[in-house]
Amino acid sequence: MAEFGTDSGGRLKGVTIVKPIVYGNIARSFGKKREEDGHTHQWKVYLKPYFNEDMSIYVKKVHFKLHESYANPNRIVVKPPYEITETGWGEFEVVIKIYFNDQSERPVTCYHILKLFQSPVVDGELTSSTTMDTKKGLVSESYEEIVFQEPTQVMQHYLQLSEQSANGVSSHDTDFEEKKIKTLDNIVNVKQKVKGEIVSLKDKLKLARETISKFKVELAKVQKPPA
Ligand code: SLL
Repeated sequence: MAEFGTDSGGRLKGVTIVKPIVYGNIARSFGKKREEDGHTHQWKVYLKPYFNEDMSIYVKKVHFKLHESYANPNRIVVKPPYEITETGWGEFEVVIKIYFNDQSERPVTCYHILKLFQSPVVDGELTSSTTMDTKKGLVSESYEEIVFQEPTQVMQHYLQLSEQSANGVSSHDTDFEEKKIKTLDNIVNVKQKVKGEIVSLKDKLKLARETISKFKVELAKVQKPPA
């Protein structure tokens, strides 16, 4: 019992609760530059639960911090859907800060690069993924897990209530299951590659060492004082 009791701060010892989330943006091009302001895209940046649950049970508010070029870059959303729709011309980093209903739980911050343009596929890209959806346009999103380490009793209560409200996995624009498999594959491949490179470098090193000792022998012969 002692192990799972609460400490003086009312925190549940040995308890960890994980909440999977998805954050990112969708974007659609106007197909031209807008006369009045030079804007080229409409976009929406969002935070949502991975499982279809009511996040507002444990989330107090979500603070989206946009680029300073926006008139009021600090946007606060107090209830779902946690999202901001805007128009613009450029990509930038959006800071998404999640505040919890239990004030003693520290806010969690996520960083998302707002994508408007499809960039070439980068080999080994593991975090966010960009896809083109015929209906939605460009989608760039990431999977993350909020880990509540030894939450307070109040927080645990909220987190459980939220879980009870859950109703399977929501449909996401990104197939995270497929991505997981691909990511694992990628790690295995890269590991193999690194192994191979280590072997080849070791061989080269061995050869270099051998060459050095041969030269040393030759040098000693040449430098030997005449008898
Ligand atoms: C860039 N570093 O140069 C980035 C900044 C800023 C994008 C991009 C402003 C919209 C507005 C807008 O789209 N800012 O006028 O409100 O690419």
